[in-house]
Amino acid sequence: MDARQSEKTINALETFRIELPSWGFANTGTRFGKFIQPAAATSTEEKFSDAGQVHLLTGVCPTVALHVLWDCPDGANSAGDIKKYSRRYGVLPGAINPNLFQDQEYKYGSFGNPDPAIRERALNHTKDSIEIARRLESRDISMWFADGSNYPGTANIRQRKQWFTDMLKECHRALSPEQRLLVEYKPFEPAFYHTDIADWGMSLLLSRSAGPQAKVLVDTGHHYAAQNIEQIVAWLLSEDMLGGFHFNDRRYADDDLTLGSIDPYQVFRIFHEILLFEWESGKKANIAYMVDQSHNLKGKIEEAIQTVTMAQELFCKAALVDHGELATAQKKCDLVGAESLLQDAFATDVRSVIQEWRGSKGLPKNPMEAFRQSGYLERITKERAARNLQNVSSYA
Ligand code: RM4
Ligand code: MN
Ligand code: MN
Repeated sequence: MDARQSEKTINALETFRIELPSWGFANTGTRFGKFIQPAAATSTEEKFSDAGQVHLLTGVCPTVALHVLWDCPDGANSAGDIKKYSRRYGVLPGAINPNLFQDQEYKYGSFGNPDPAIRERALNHTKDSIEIARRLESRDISMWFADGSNYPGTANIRQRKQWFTDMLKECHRALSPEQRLLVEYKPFEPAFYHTDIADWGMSLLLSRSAGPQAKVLVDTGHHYAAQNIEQIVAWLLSEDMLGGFHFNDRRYADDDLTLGSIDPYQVFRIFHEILLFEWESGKKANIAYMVDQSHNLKGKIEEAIQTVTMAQELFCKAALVDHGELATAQKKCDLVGAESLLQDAFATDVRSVIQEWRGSKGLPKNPMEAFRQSGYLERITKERAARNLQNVSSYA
């Protein structure tokens, strides 16, 4: 790597931050069962402790996303405890995720439920979540809906669209000026005939009508297999409607596999579209990079470190694309030349520069190694093993 490339890599490292999900540290599973990890976090405090450990070793995960039902058992009154954990473990609360899918009431939907009392309950829960975010000084309220139907003819799709439109507007009215409402889409699961917010277009329309502080959230696992996600990203950027990401990888569906484990080039291409937009527009895209993964086989903290370092590497590689040269190649229709600029950047090994950067920040050069030597895992395994055996925190 030459001096210019190292400089670009260092500049990319200075700006790149990624948020970890609290639910990634708790015991989770599949529809078929859970394999309990003795070291998994059993409380909100332990999730902060684990997230704090990842931030301590990588330096790039200063925030942790919270799920209201799982992390804020006393609603807005949990804010005091959360602030305490945040101070104690050195990570700030990040996006607040209302939970509109787990309670029995939501069997037939939340914002799309035919029963007005349940819609009201879902709205109140969202308003409470906005209040929690306000108290925690969290900017983003992240909305994911399990709403949909399983059989043709069983739901009035247009009526439900109207309910979503009206209710998201109402949520938007509850926001403080600095807050944002992120609207996530997903084409399938848990509903398998129709999902109320199935794709980015639906999310875009709903966000637009909700108000200027509502933006689209792209979860990389929430697409059909052949979909061109970076094109969606480019379109949302050009519409000023991209709010953030839930990063994960997938082979088949919403697999929530480790970022970059299946298709690292796709993540690279997504970052490339963002950095190209920033170069052309001369402004920083206002995007929340978040991870939405939970692993029941890999060690949770190791997996988080693996994800974060992979994201960092792919972001740096994307930062190596020479945008000026790319523009020239595109103008001349030099297809091989243009494509090679991306391929060469992707093939560049950025790891040694990342290690140097870590060293310059007083961070361990190899965070995974440092974690394995820290004794943290042995300590929490001892502390939590008994609790984990009887007390399985739920997710799936
Ligand atoms: C969904 C979606 C949401 C996440 C839930 C648990 O598939 O990705 O973001 O909160 O899972
Ligand atoms: Mn998600
Ligand atoms: Mn998902």
